[in-house]
Amino acid sequence: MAYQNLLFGIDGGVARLTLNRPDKLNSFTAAMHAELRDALSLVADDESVRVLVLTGAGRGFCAGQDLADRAVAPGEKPVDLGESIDKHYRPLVLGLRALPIPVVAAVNGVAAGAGANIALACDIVVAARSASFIQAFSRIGLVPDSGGTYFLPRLVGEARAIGLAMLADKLSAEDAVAWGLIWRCVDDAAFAGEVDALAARLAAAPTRALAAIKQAMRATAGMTLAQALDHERDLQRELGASADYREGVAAFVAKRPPVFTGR
Ligand code: T3D
Repeated sequence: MAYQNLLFGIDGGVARLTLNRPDKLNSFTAAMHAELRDALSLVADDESVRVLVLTGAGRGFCAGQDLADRAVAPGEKPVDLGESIDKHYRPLVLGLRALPIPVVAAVNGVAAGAGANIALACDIVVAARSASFIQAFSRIGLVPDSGGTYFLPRLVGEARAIGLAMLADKLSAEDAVAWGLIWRCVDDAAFAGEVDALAARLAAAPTRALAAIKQAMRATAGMTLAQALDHERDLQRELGASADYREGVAAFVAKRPPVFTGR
């Protein structure tokens, strides 16, 4: 599939997916969603890919749904937003979460509405210092979607989640780090290099362990301690039979750096 709204490439175990409608701050259209589904299925099917980086072209990361596609003339029937969410946003969030590799959101600029929450659906969120996060939904009479009502209270607590959602104020990247919303922020001049270094580091890591970390950290939310201990045991048993575990131990004993293959 030729992409009109994305840039997509795979190099050195790193898949890089760039939302590419910079004039409209990379807001989502149905066409962009279709391309995203295609690109995510390519990533999921390619065993050479060991990390996915999601970013935006130009000065924004993503401004959420393209609102020009939602304007209705008087007397015209509005779009069924539930249908749009089921068709586009739900599969995107669940698809990112289900990938058995780390997904990095490289938030290069403003992330608003569903754009902010798609970033939060990723495993590691790194932002340029000038970037910001806006739960823009209430400005247009909506509730946070794309997982916003799930991610926000878990990441920053209920008080801040409700304030962010009701007031829809801009949260700076620095405050997002201080609040525990994202992993870290980086000076704008260093951003591209830091993202590349992070991606390369993750691509050289023991991929199966990272996939298990991603799965386990979220699975325990609904578990008792005893259940979490059982779950950890099962994962450890599986990983203990992996080539990367063998390599990690051998490298430690030999006092050399490990070479992980992701198997
Ligand atoms: O509908 C469904 O399917 C349900 C799902 C909904 C999910 C959602 O995401 S709802 C929330 C939608 N997003 C928003 O409400 C955010 C709208 N955008 C903004 O509030 C502002 O653009 C920003 C705060 C993000 C950035 O402001 P600023 O001043 O830096 O940039 P700007 O001048 O507003 O935007 C630059 C251009 O991008 C401008 O186009 P123009 O006038 O130069 O041709 C602007 O219209 C366009 N743009 C920005 N956001 C959107 C957009 N165009 C369409 N849709 C957008 N969301």
